[in-house]
Amino acid sequence: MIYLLCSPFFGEWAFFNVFRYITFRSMAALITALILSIVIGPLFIRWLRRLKFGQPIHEDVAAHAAKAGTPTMGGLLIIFCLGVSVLLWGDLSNVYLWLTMLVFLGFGLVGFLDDFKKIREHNNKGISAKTKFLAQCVIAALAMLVLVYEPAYSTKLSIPFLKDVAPDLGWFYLPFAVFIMVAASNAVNLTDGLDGLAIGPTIVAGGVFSIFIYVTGHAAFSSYLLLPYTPGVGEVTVFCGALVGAGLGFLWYNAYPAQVFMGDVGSLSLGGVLGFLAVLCKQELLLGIVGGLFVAETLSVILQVSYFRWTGGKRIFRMAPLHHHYELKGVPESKIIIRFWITSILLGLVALSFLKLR
Ligand code: 57M
Repeated sequence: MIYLLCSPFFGEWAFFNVFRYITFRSMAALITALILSIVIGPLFIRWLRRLKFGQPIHEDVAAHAAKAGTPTMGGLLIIFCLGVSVLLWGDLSNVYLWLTMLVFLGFGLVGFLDDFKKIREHNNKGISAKTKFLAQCVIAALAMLVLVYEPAYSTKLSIPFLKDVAPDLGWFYLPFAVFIMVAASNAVNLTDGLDGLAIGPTIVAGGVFSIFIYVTGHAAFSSYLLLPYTPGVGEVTVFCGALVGAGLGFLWYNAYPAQVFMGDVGSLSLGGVLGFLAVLCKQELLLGIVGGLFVAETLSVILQVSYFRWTGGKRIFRMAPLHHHYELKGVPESKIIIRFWITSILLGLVALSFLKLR
């Protein structure tokens, strides 16, 4: 909004030019979302408590009994602060920015309905897995239908490390991108089982993608780094800034011992939008490295469930997802969380090194 309000003065008064720069507005979006969430966080948590939006807790991991009643749906705080910040600092005439918001809010709505049903019925069931999956696919497909019609957007798939190989997937790109978004959304959801465990790697991924998105929207940088160039995509860096800020602000209250959980409204929206960011900057495969921790948690579930079925009841891990395995081995929760964060920072740095390695 500030961008559009200031645009008549660009070039007239040097002072206003600063609002033109994506880098400045992204930083401003980060700081706005961070401060806003820290300031309104306590009011918001009190409001959730008053509405009795407390998380039903499973009894199979004893250490979690003490978490009973912790308010959930903290993802609404992330959505609100991020939304306000993007509206303030983004160029609201940019189609990529709106598409990113559509994916974020759409996946968030699915998560909200799931959380709401769990809370209303006082159990952990929520909406059926099938309905949730279908709704996620519809939202992702809608966003992709608009995206593939954008003349500047390409359906080519870039392969990390290889600069000359980029197969054009054509219409097959659409289901492929839908798969990326839905898989990322569910992977973040599976990871969200310890205080700060999902938001930490999400912040790292948001930071890494802010760089890839900025470069993808910059003709000179993308040509120098041999990355695909999509004019206009750079504006989504403002969203990434707000994502990092709102994520840090949420972590302020979700850090161990958590005062609030993000709920499905948070995990599904954040995961879905990370998938979309990867698709936007044409780094779909690199998401597997940036979000390697989410991949590891998901793989642990796939392996555990397959092995369990195949052997008629035997397990590879003490419990899946992976974080439960370490919990049951007696590793303190805060140690698991910090080690998982360190791993995700390492993976983020590896992914950044791909900027030049090709
Ligand atoms: C949701 N939700 C957390 C909170 C959060 C297929 C199977 C592996 C599915 C999996 C599952 O249901 N995963 C998705 C995980 C829950 O957190 C809520 O849910 C939101 C995210 N969707 O925001 O609202 C609990 O996690 C803890 N928590 C924290 N801090 C946080 O910041 O401590 C969450 C956020 C909260 C709180 O205790 O209540 C969850 O874990 O339920 N299922 C599982 O993960 C289950 N695993 C399992 O059954 N494994 C079997 C299978 C695969 C064969 C096995 O290995 O033998 C475990 N879930 C739990 N206890 N809670 C089983 C043990």
